[in-house]
Amino acid sequence: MALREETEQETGTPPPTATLGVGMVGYAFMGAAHSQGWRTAGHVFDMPVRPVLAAICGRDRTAVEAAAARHGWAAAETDWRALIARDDVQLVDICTPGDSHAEIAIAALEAGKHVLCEKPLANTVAEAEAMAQAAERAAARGQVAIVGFNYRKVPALTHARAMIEEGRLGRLRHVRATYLQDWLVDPESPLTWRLERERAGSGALGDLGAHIVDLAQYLAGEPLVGVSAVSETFVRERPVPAGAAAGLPGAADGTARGAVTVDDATLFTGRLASGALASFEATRMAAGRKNALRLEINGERGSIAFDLERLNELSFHDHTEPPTSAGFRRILVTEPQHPYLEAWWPPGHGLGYEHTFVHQARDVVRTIVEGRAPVPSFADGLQVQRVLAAVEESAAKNSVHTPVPF
Ligand code: SOE
Repeated sequence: MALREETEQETGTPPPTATLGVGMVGYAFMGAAHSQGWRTAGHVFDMPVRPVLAAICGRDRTAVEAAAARHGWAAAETDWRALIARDDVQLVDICTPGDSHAEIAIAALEAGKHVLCEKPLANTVAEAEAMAQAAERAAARGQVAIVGFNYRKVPALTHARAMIEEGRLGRLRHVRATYLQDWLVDPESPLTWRLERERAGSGALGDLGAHIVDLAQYLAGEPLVGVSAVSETFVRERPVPAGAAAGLPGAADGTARGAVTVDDATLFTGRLASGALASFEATRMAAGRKNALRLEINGERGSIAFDLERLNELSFHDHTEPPTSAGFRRILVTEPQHPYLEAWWPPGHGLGYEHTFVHQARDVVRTIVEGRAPVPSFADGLQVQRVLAAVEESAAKNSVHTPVPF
């Protein structure tokens, strides 16, 4: 859809400035992270248009108004349909649990808006298919639909992709990916929406596994063609938070418990299209590991390793060097020649988690303005969803090889 052009005649403020009105649904963790991205991108990067935080939406009026004030949104809505209908919203950013992604994204695309949707794209393959189809129809009208795999925007990982594309690793043999957190180790940790299959789709698999599946395929430049999985829910009942316990036994004295309906941990192996082998581990039960997303890729000519807890660094081993001096060395990915870094701090000053959302906002705006193909697209999100479904199918069969359909 067309961007809004504020002219002198319209606003009285020279010179003409194009803006992109953003409307965001959801205001919790991801909402806060995306707000930061939209707020900051235009201040750091030279952008062809300026993102404007037009309106934020959530069901609870008091809470959403507080979020609007805190994160810098001009208006608050309590109905996402009203948000989509606003004339000052040209892009809808979906930061809600997975059970509402499809409905909101499809409605927004059909209303002529661009869409950025948090990962995983949906809770089921059928929903993701409908979203990818809606995105394709919208693309013909010039709209953009992007899925929020924000870790692609870590400069070290964008750079790793470029090195692999250049052939620095040669033919790939292995992708090893783990994403480890520990916030569910405590069995008294409450039963939030992330532990309900109906709301979240799956547990560690969709929450964390989606990221490493996407990164593995993005870095390798090829899809997984088959997987073999095991999965476990170690703690099967958890305390229901007071607000949600009404009507349940124990609601009155705060001892109500409910069933965990998703995986705490899922491990799987896979085969990439080229024949390279991959292994994945997604868990929220790894005591001591807070946000440990680690990747290692081995090829015929060398290897690359990355650890999100040291996200300004990339380890690289060039296997073509003489064995007497070859070995992993640390590349500090903070030079202005590295992806995204030209706009940030002098070399060595480093970036963090939140910058991925700033980079994401910049890329979404540029994709829209420059008419580029969206990346990662809803089709990419659908493909990840198919991998997740194959993993679940395999895990249900106790680790039987299951092909990923195309
Ligand atoms: C929670 O486990 C979570 O916030 C994920 O949902 C995010 O996608 C990940 O980036 C960090 O961990």
